[in-house]
Amino acid sequence: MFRQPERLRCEYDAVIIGAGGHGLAAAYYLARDYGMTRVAVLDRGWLGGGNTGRNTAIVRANYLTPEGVRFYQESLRLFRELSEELEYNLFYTERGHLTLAHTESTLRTMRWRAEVNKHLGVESEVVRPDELARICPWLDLQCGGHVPVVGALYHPPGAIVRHDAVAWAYARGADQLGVEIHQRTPVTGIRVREGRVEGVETARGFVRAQRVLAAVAGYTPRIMQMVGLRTPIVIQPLQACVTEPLKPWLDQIVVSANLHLYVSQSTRGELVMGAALDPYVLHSERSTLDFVESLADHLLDLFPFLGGVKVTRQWAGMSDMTPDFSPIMGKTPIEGFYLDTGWGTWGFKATPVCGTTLAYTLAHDRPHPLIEPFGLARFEQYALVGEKGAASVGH
Ligand code: PYC
Repeated sequence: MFRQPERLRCEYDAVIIGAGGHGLAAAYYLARDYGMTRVAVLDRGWLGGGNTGRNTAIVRANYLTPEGVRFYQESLRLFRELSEELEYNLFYTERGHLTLAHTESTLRTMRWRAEVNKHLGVESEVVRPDELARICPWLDLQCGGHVPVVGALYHPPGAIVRHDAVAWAYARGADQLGVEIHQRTPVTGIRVREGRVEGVETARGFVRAQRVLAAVAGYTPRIMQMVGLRTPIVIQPLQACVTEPLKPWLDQIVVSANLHLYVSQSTRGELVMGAALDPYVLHSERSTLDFVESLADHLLDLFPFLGGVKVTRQWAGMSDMTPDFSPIMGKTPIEGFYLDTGWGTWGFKATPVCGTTLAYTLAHDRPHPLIEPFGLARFEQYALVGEKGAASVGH
Protein backbone atom coordinates (compact mmCIF):
# COMPACT_ATOMS: atom_id res chain seq x y z
CA MET A 1 0.00 0.00 0.00
CA PHE A 2 2.82 2.44 0.74
CA ARG A 3 6.60 2.51 1.02
CA GLN A 4 8.22 1.94 4.38
CA PRO A 5 11.15 4.36 4.12
CA GLU A 6 14.18 3.07 5.98
CA ARG A 7 15.80 6.43 6.55
CA LEU A 8 14.24 9.21 8.57
CA ARG A 9 15.61 12.42 7.10
CA CYS A 10 16.91 15.16 9.37
CA GLU A 11 14.60 17.82 7.92
CA TYR A 12 11.10 18.08 6.39
CA ASP A 13 8.83 20.98 5.51
CA ALA A 14 6.21 19.55 7.82
CA VAL A 15 6.06 16.79 10.41
CA ILE A 16 2.70 15.32 11.29
CA ILE A 17 2.54 13.40 14.56
CA GLY A 18 -0.04 10.62 14.31
CA ALA A 19 -0.66 8.27 11.36
CA GLY A 20 -4.40 8.08 11.92
CA GLY A 21 -6.98 9.18 9.36
CA HIS A 22 -6.66 12.88 10.24
CA GLY A 23 -2.87 13.04 10.06
CA LEU A 24 -2.75 11.04 6.83
CA ALA A 25 -5.51 13.10 5.23
CA ALA A 26 -3.71 16.34 6.15
CA ALA A 27 -0.51 14.95 4.58
CA TYR A 28 -2.37 13.90 1.43
CA TYR A 29 -3.99 17.33 0.88
CA LEU A 30 -0.76 19.19 1.74
CA ALA A 31 0.88 17.32 -1.12
CA ARG A 32 -2.09 17.37 -3.50
CA ASP A 33 -3.26 20.95 -3.03
CA TYR A 34 -0.10 22.83 -2.02
CA GLY A 35 2.70 20.75 -3.58
CA MET A 36 4.24 20.25 -0.14
CA THR A 37 5.71 16.78 -0.45
CA ARG A 38 8.64 16.96 2.00
CA VAL A 39 6.27 15.79 4.70
CA ALA A 40 6.81 13.03 7.28
CA VAL A 41 3.96 11.37 9.16
CA LEU A 42 5.29 9.79 12.36
CA ASP A 43 3.52 7.29 14.58
CA ARG A 44 4.61 5.58 17.76
CA GLY A 45 2.57 2.51 16.76
CA TRP A 46 1.12 1.53 13.43
CA LEU A 47 -0.99 3.19 10.78
CA GLY A 48 -4.66 3.61 11.81
CA GLY A 49 -4.02 1.79 15.11
CA GLY A 50 -5.60 4.47 17.31
CA ASN A 51 -9.16 5.80 17.14
CA THR A 52 -9.25 5.47 13.33
CA GLY A 53 -9.34 1.70 13.78
CA ARG A 54 -11.48 1.80 16.93
CA ASN A 55 -14.59 3.73 15.97
CA THR A 56 -17.88 2.51 14.59
CA ALA A 57 -17.53 4.07 11.14
CA ILE A 58 -20.57 6.39 11.25
CA VAL A 59 -20.68 9.51 9.11
CA ARG A 60 -23.34 12.21 9.52
CA ALA A 61 -23.85 15.98 9.51
CA ASN A 62 -26.94 16.43 11.72
CA TYR A 63 -25.24 18.58 14.33
CA LEU A 64 -26.74 21.24 16.56
CA THR A 65 -24.59 24.33 16.03
CA PRO A 66 -24.25 26.09 12.65
CA GLU A 67 -20.44 25.80 13.01
CA GLY A 68 -20.68 22.04 13.49
CA VAL A 69 -23.24 21.50 10.73
CA ARG A 70 -21.22 23.42 8.13
CA PHE A 71 -18.06 21.56 9.03
CA TYR A 72 -19.56 18.04 8.90
CA GLN A 73 -21.62 18.87 5.82
CA GLU A 74 -18.35 19.47 3.98
CA SER A 75 -16.99 16.22 5.40
CA LEU A 76 -20.00 14.30 4.05
CA ARG A 77 -19.49 15.90 0.65
CA LEU A 78 -15.84 14.84 0.60
CA PHE A 79 -16.66 11.34 1.87
CA ARG A 80 -19.12 10.78 -0.99
CA GLU A 81 -16.35 11.38 -3.54
CA LEU A 82 -13.54 9.76 -1.62
CA SER A 83 -13.54 6.25 -3.13
CA GLU A 84 -13.20 7.83 -6.55
CA GLU A 85 -10.65 10.41 -5.43
CA LEU A 86 -8.40 7.82 -3.78
CA GLU A 87 -9.22 5.03 -6.26
CA TYR A 88 -10.05 2.68 -3.44
CA ASN A 89 -13.42 1.19 -2.57
CA LEU A 90 -14.26 2.52 0.89
CA PHE A 91 -17.70 0.82 0.95
CA TYR A 92 -19.41 4.15 1.60
CA THR A 93 -23.11 3.33 2.05
CA GLU A 94 -25.87 5.79 2.84
CA ARG A 95 -28.16 4.17 5.39
CA GLY A 96 -30.19 6.94 6.98
CA HIS A 97 -29.47 7.92 10.57
CA LEU A 98 -32.19 7.78 13.23
CA THR A 99 -31.73 9.37 16.64
CA LEU A 100 -34.58 8.12 18.81
CA ALA A 101 -36.11 10.30 21.51
CA HIS A 102 -37.81 8.69 24.48
CA THR A 103 -38.85 11.94 26.20
CA GLU A 104 -40.45 15.19 25.04
CA SER A 105 -37.43 17.21 26.17
CA THR A 106 -35.12 15.10 24.00
CA LEU A 107 -37.53 15.59 21.11
CA ARG A 108 -37.25 19.37 21.60
CA THR A 109 -33.48 19.16 20.98
CA MET A 110 -34.19 17.08 17.85
CA ARG A 111 -36.53 19.78 16.54
CA TRP A 112 -33.88 22.39 17.12
CA ARG A 113 -31.29 20.28 15.31
CA ALA A 114 -33.69 19.65 12.41
CA GLU A 115 -34.28 23.40 12.00
CA VAL A 116 -30.56 24.28 12.05
CA ASN A 117 -29.83 21.42 9.64
CA LYS A 118 -32.56 22.39 7.16
CA HIS A 119 -31.58 26.04 7.31
CA LEU A 120 -28.06 25.06 6.21
CA GLY A 121 -29.22 22.62 3.54
CA VAL A 122 -28.69 19.36 5.47
CA GLU A 123 -31.50 16.85 5.13
CA SER A 124 -32.99 16.20 8.60
CA GLU A 125 -36.50 16.01 9.96
CA VAL A 126 -38.35 15.01 13.09
CA VAL A 127 -40.53 11.94 12.59
CA ARG A 128 -43.32 10.69 14.84
CA PRO A 129 -43.65 7.02 15.88
CA ASP A 130 -45.97 5.99 13.00
CA GLU A 131 -43.47 7.25 10.42
CA LEU A 132 -40.62 5.70 12.38
CA ALA A 133 -42.36 2.32 12.31
CA ARG A 134 -42.52 2.61 8.52
CA ILE A 135 -38.81 3.53 8.20
CA CYS A 136 -37.52 0.89 10.61
CA PRO A 137 -40.21 -1.74 11.21
CA TRP A 138 -37.93 -3.85 13.45
CA LEU A 139 -37.94 -1.38 16.32
CA ASP A 140 -39.98 -2.11 19.43
CA LEU A 141 -41.33 1.41 19.89
CA GLN A 142 -42.69 0.46 23.30
CA CYS A 143 -39.15 -0.38 24.30
CA GLY A 144 -40.19 -3.38 26.36
CA GLY A 145 -42.59 -1.10 28.28
CA HIS A 146 -39.73 0.85 29.90
CA VAL A 147 -39.29 4.11 27.99
CA PRO A 148 -41.41 4.22 24.81
CA VAL A 149 -40.04 6.04 21.77
CA VAL A 150 -41.88 9.35 21.19
CA GLY A 151 -40.17 10.35 17.95
CA ALA A 152 -36.82 10.60 16.20
CA LEU A 153 -34.54 12.83 14.21
CA TYR A 154 -34.21 11.28 10.76
CA HIS A 155 -31.14 12.18 8.71
CA PRO A 156 -31.26 10.28 5.38
CA PRO A 157 -27.62 11.04 4.32
CA GLY A 158 -26.18 9.32 7.43
CA ALA A 159 -23.73 6.68 6.20
CA ILE A 160 -21.16 4.09 7.16
CA VAL A 161 -17.70 3.71 5.66
CA ARG A 162 -15.03 1.05 5.96
CA HIS A 163 -12.95 2.92 8.54
CA ASP A 164 -9.51 1.34 8.25
CA ALA A 165 -9.72 1.47 4.47
CA VAL A 166 -9.98 5.26 4.81
CA ALA A 167 -6.58 5.30 6.57
CA TRP A 168 -5.03 2.86 4.07
CA ALA A 169 -6.31 4.80 1.07
CA TYR A 170 -5.07 8.17 2.39
CA ALA A 171 -1.72 6.54 3.21
CA ARG A 172 -1.40 5.17 -0.30
CA GLY A 173 -2.47 8.46 -1.88
CA ALA A 174 -0.04 10.49 0.26
CA ASP A 175 2.79 8.04 -0.40
CA GLN A 176 2.23 8.24 -4.15
CA LEU A 177 2.61 12.02 -3.89
CA GLY A 178 5.95 11.68 -2.04
CA VAL A 179 4.93 11.87 1.64
CA GLU A 180 6.90 9.58 3.98
CA ILE A 181 5.08 7.50 6.58
CA HIS A 182 7.24 6.29 9.49
CA GLN A 183 5.54 3.82 11.81
CA ARG A 184 7.08 2.79 15.16
CA THR A 185 8.71 6.20 15.44
CA PRO A 186 7.71 7.74 18.77
CA VAL A 187 8.05 11.47 19.24
CA THR A 188 9.82 11.98 22.56
CA GLY A 189 10.04 15.76 22.60
CA ILE A 190 9.25 18.92 20.66
CA ARG A 191 11.89 21.62 20.35
CA VAL A 192 10.61 25.18 20.70
CA ARG A 193 12.85 28.25 20.62
CA GLU A 194 11.72 31.81 21.19
CA GLY A 195 8.10 30.86 20.70
CA ARG A 196 8.67 28.99 17.44
CA VAL A 197 8.75 25.27 16.77
CA GLU A 198 12.09 23.94 15.51
CA GLY A 199 11.34 20.26 15.11
CA VAL A 200 10.70 17.03 16.97
CA GLU A 201 12.89 14.68 18.96
CA THR A 202 12.19 11.08 18.07
CA ALA A 203 13.47 7.69 19.13
CA ARG A 204 15.40 7.81 15.84
CA GLY A 205 16.96 11.25 16.26
CA PHE A 206 16.05 14.91 15.90
CA VAL A 207 13.97 15.99 12.88
CA ARG A 208 13.91 19.66 11.93
CA ALA A 209 10.59 21.09 10.68
CA GLN A 210 9.06 24.55 10.54
CA ARG A 211 5.59 23.12 10.81
CA VAL A 212 4.49 20.44 13.26
CA LEU A 213 0.92 19.18 13.46
CA ALA A 214 -0.20 17.01 16.40
CA ALA A 215 -3.09 14.72 15.43
CA VAL A 216 -2.89 12.18 18.23
CA ALA A 217 -6.35 12.08 19.89
CA GLY A 218 -5.93 10.39 23.30
CA TYR A 219 -2.21 11.12 23.43
CA THR A 220 -2.76 14.89 23.17
CA PRO A 221 -2.07 15.64 26.87
CA ARG A 222 1.39 14.00 26.56
CA ILE A 223 2.23 16.03 23.45
CA MET A 224 0.99 19.22 25.11
CA GLN A 225 3.31 18.60 28.05
CA MET A 226 6.22 18.56 25.60
CA VAL A 227 5.46 22.13 24.50
CA GLY A 228 4.26 23.46 27.85
CA LEU A 229 0.75 24.34 26.63
CA ARG A 230 -2.52 23.51 28.35
CA THR A 231 -5.83 22.38 26.86
CA PRO A 232 -9.02 21.56 28.74
CA ILE A 233 -9.00 18.03 27.27
CA VAL A 234 -9.70 15.01 29.46
CA ILE A 235 -9.33 11.42 28.28
CA GLN A 236 -12.26 9.05 28.77
CA PRO A 237 -12.70 5.54 27.36
CA LEU A 238 -15.27 4.87 24.64
CA GLN A 239 -16.11 1.22 24.10
CA ALA A 240 -17.71 -0.68 21.23
CA CYS A 241 -18.37 -4.26 20.16
CA VAL A 242 -19.61 -6.39 17.26
CA THR A 243 -21.78 -9.47 17.02
CA GLU A 244 -21.45 -12.52 14.87
CA PRO A 245 -22.56 -11.86 11.25
CA LEU A 246 -26.30 -11.99 10.55
CA LYS A 247 -28.26 -11.87 7.32
CA PRO A 248 -28.86 -8.24 6.34
CA TRP A 249 -31.92 -6.88 8.18
CA LEU A 250 -31.01 -3.44 9.56
CA ASP A 251 -30.64 -0.74 6.93
CA GLN A 252 -30.50 2.31 9.18
CA ILE A 253 -28.04 3.51 11.78
CA VAL A 254 -30.10 3.60 14.98
CA VAL A 255 -29.09 5.76 17.93
CA SER A 256 -31.05 6.14 21.13
CA ALA A 257 -30.41 9.47 22.80
CA ASN A 258 -31.86 8.29 26.09
CA LEU A 259 -30.59 4.71 26.22
CA HIS A 260 -27.11 5.89 25.15
CA LEU A 261 -26.84 3.24 22.49
CA TYR A 262 -26.12 3.09 18.78
CA VAL A 263 -26.19 0.20 16.35
CA SER A 264 -25.74 -0.40 12.63
CA GLN A 265 -25.21 -3.49 10.52
CA SER A 266 -21.93 -3.65 8.63
CA THR A 267 -21.61 -4.85 5.04
CA ARG A 268 -20.25 -8.08 6.55
CA GLY A 269 -23.49 -8.58 8.51
CA GLU A 270 -22.11 -7.87 11.98
CA LEU A 271 -24.01 -5.54 14.28
CA VAL A 272 -21.61 -2.77 15.25
CA MET A 273 -22.62 -1.20 18.55
CA GLY A 274 -21.52 1.27 21.15
CA ALA A 275 -22.69 3.28 24.12
CA ALA A 276 -21.85 6.52 25.89
CA LEU A 277 -18.38 7.32 27.24
CA ASP A 278 -17.26 5.54 30.36
CA PRO A 279 -17.85 8.09 33.13
CA TYR A 280 -14.23 8.31 34.33
CA VAL A 281 -10.85 9.54 33.19
CA LEU A 282 -8.57 6.73 32.03
CA HIS A 283 -5.59 6.68 29.68
CA SER A 284 -6.06 3.10 28.56
CA GLU A 285 -7.58 1.03 25.75
CA ARG A 286 -9.03 -1.52 28.15
CA SER A 287 -12.59 -2.82 27.63
CA THR A 288 -14.98 -4.19 30.24
CA LEU A 289 -17.73 -6.77 30.75
CA ASP A 290 -19.91 -4.09 32.40
CA PHE A 291 -20.06 -2.27 29.09
CA VAL A 292 -21.32 -5.29 27.09
CA GLU A 293 -23.85 -6.20 29.76
CA SER A 294 -25.48 -2.80 29.94
CA LEU A 295 -25.34 -2.29 26.18
CA ALA A 296 -27.01 -5.67 25.58
CA ASP A 297 -29.69 -4.73 28.10
CA HIS A 298 -30.57 -1.56 26.18
CA LEU A 299 -30.25 -3.21 22.78
CA LEU A 300 -32.84 -5.81 23.76
CA ASP A 301 -35.25 -3.05 24.80
CA LEU A 302 -35.21 -1.86 21.19
CA PHE A 303 -34.75 -5.18 19.36
CA PRO A 304 -35.90 -7.98 21.68
CA PHE A 305 -35.49 -10.67 18.98
CA LEU A 306 -31.67 -10.32 19.19
CA GLY A 307 -31.56 -12.21 22.49
CA GLY A 308 -29.66 -15.21 21.10
CA VAL A 309 -27.08 -13.28 19.06
CA LYS A 310 -23.46 -13.61 20.18
CA VAL A 311 -21.05 -10.74 20.74
CA THR A 312 -17.74 -11.77 19.20
CA ARG A 313 -15.35 -8.84 19.77
CA GLN A 314 -15.12 -5.72 21.87
CA TRP A 315 -12.59 -2.91 22.15
CA ALA A 316 -12.03 0.58 23.54
CA GLY A 317 -10.46 3.83 22.43
CA MET A 318 -9.24 6.89 24.32
CA SER A 319 -11.54 9.83 23.64
CA ASP A 320 -10.09 13.33 23.87
CA MET A 321 -13.07 15.20 25.34
CA THR A 322 -13.51 18.97 25.38
CA PRO A 323 -15.90 20.87 27.68
CA ASP A 324 -18.08 22.04 24.75
CA PHE A 325 -17.97 18.76 22.77
CA SER A 326 -16.36 20.48 19.78
CA PRO A 327 -12.87 19.85 18.42
CA ILE A 328 -9.76 22.00 18.86
CA MET A 329 -8.13 22.74 15.52
CA GLY A 330 -5.63 25.17 14.08
CA LYS A 331 -2.86 27.44 15.30
CA THR A 332 -1.49 27.58 18.85
CA PRO A 333 0.49 30.24 20.76
CA ILE A 334 3.64 28.48 19.45
CA GLU A 335 4.48 29.58 15.91
CA GLY A 336 4.44 26.62 13.54
CA PHE A 337 2.81 24.24 16.02
CA TYR A 338 -0.74 23.23 15.04
CA LEU A 339 -3.38 21.13 16.75
CA ASP A 340 -6.00 18.64 15.61
CA THR A 341 -7.60 17.31 18.77
CA GLY A 342 -10.69 17.30 20.96
CA TRP A 343 -12.28 14.62 18.81
CA GLY A 344 -14.10 12.89 21.62
CA THR A 345 -16.59 10.49 20.09
CA TRP A 346 -16.98 12.35 16.78
CA GLY A 347 -13.58 12.19 15.09
CA PHE A 348 -13.89 9.60 12.34
CA LYS A 349 -16.69 11.40 10.53
CA ALA A 350 -14.48 14.50 10.21
CA THR A 351 -11.52 12.75 8.58
CA PRO A 352 -11.58 14.26 5.05
CA VAL A 353 -12.57 17.77 6.16
CA CYS A 354 -9.81 17.75 8.76
CA GLY A 355 -7.43 16.88 5.97
CA THR A 356 -8.44 19.72 3.66
CA THR A 357 -8.80 22.39 6.34
CA LEU A 358 -5.59 21.55 8.19
CA ALA A 359 -3.60 21.40 4.96
CA TYR A 360 -4.92 24.91 4.19
CA THR A 361 -4.06 26.07 7.71
CA LEU A 362 -0.49 24.76 7.59
CA ALA A 363 0.10 26.03 4.06
CA HIS A 364 -1.20 29.56 4.77
CA ASP A 365 -0.39 29.74 8.48
CA ARG A 366 -3.94 30.92 9.12
CA PRO A 367 -7.03 28.89 10.01
CA HIS A 368 -9.31 27.72 7.24
CA PRO A 369 -12.65 29.58 7.61
CA LEU A 370 -14.47 26.32 8.43
CA ILE A 371 -12.28 25.67 11.49
CA GLU A 372 -11.97 29.24 12.74
CA PRO A 373 -14.60 28.69 15.46
CA PHE A 374 -12.70 25.65 16.80
CA GLY A 375 -9.45 27.38 17.83
CA LEU A 376 -7.79 26.71 21.18
CA ALA A 377 -8.19 30.38 22.15
CA ARG A 378 -11.98 29.98 22.45
CA PHE A 379 -11.58 28.62 25.98
CA GLU A 380 -9.93 31.86 27.12
CA GLN A 381 -12.35 34.00 25.19
CA TYR A 382 -15.50 32.21 26.45
CA ALA A 383 -16.47 31.59 22.83
CA LEU A 384 -17.48 27.95 23.21
CA VAL A 385 -19.26 26.00 20.45
CA GLY A 386 -21.78 24.02 22.53
CA GLU A 387 -22.28 20.78 20.62
CA LYS A 388 -23.19 18.46 23.48
CA GLY A 389 -26.74 17.96 22.27
CA ALA A 390 -25.57 16.35 19.02
CA ALA A 391 -21.92 15.41 19.17
CA SER A 392 -22.01 12.38 21.35
CA VAL A 393 -24.12 9.26 21.57
CA GLY A 394 -26.96 10.58 23.63
CA HIS A 395 -28.00 13.04 26.31
O1 PYC B 1 -21.27 10.89 16.80
O2 PYC B 1 -22.26 9.54 15.39
C1 PYC B 1 -21.57 9.75 16.40
C2 PYC B 1 -21.03 8.61 17.14
C3 PYC B 1 -21.26 7.32 16.90
C4 PYC B 1 -20.55 6.64 17.83
C5 PYC B 1 -19.91 7.49 18.62
N1 PYC B 1 -20.21 8.72 18.19
